[in-house]
Amino acid sequence: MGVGEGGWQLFAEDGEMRMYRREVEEGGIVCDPLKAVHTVKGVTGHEMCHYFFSPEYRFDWEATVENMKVVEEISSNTLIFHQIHKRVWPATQRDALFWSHMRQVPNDEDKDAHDIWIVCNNSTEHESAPVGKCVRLVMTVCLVCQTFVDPPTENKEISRENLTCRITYCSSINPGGWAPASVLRAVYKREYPKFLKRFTQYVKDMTEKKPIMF
Ligand code: 6CM
Repeated sequence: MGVGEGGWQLFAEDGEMRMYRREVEEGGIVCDPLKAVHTVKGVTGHEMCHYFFSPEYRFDWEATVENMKVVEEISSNTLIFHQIHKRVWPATQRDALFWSHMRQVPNDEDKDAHDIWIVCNNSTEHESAPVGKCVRLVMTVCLVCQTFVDPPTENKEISRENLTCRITYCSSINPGGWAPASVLRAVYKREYPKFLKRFTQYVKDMTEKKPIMF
């Protein structure tokens, strides 16, 4: 759904970053879908997705996580994660169990542009991580990244100055049980912009001196 239709409200804006949400409640529980767009110079979509997907970097940029474990490696690009999120007063602590899949998808709309890279995180079940003391949240998150390359000047190789990455981040989280609407919305309003700014800066810093990963 484009953000120009269907009740999307712009709730955060910073430079190239725009964040929209729709106010949706299911049985009195806030499940507001979120959509964010951002443009970042100097990185590729593959690099963005690599750092978002790989467990070894998770604690470097993810401020809502207290504990994280890979409960199953299905393949090199599909993992099952169990995460315990930091408790938000006055609600019970939440955890999440989800498969995470990263892949390159063809760009049918623009054959001359680079392929699109995506990571999709989607709630699932697993015998080694049953519901325990935490309330289990249910979510679908998708990070979609497209790389644009400005042609370098004659006889010059493509450098990071020639790269632009267009990011779309969509998320839909059901907190899984009672959570005060005003607190939840305040947490999202604070945490989503913080996440996207921190994560994209992290990828810029990590890749700055590395060869480009297309
Ligand atoms: O997409 C993001 N992170 C991924 C890797 O961790 C993954 C995780 C998504 C779950 C995010 C849940 C955050 C909310 C936890 C607190 C719930 C409190 C409920 C009670 C409040 C009264 O896809 C970045 C996620 C950024 C989230 C702000």
